[in-house]
Amino acid sequence: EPTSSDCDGTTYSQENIDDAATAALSYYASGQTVGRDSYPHQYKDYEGFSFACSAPFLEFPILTSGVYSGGSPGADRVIIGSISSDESSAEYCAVITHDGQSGNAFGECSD
Ligand code: GMP
Repeated sequence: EPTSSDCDGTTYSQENIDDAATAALSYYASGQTVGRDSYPHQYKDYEGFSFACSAPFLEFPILTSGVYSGGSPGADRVIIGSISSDESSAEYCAVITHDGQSGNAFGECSD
């Protein structure tokens, strides 16, 4: 994973990325979700990105401080994939954003 990611002017640190990815996997493994849109949820990759990780993908809101626990999810998400069969590990795929996109589309944030 990158040391930081820039989503249309919002910079996420490696710690922010780790925190969101870790929370996504731990909610998934425990069968729990947070927020009105039930994160983490499956990211179907309608956009057709070429991630260096395998489907199924999960998306989870990423924040510049703390970990998402409900409320507005903002525009930015971490994507994880390559989830191990015992759900104890996964790989970082990308950080994506709704910023600068039309409708509900996502674009990739830069490293
Ligand atoms: O975009 C509309 C809804 O579909 C949102 O709740 C998204 O989180 C969800 N969604 C699931 N997979 C995808 C995907 O691959 N692309 C986009 N844009 N939205 C997705």
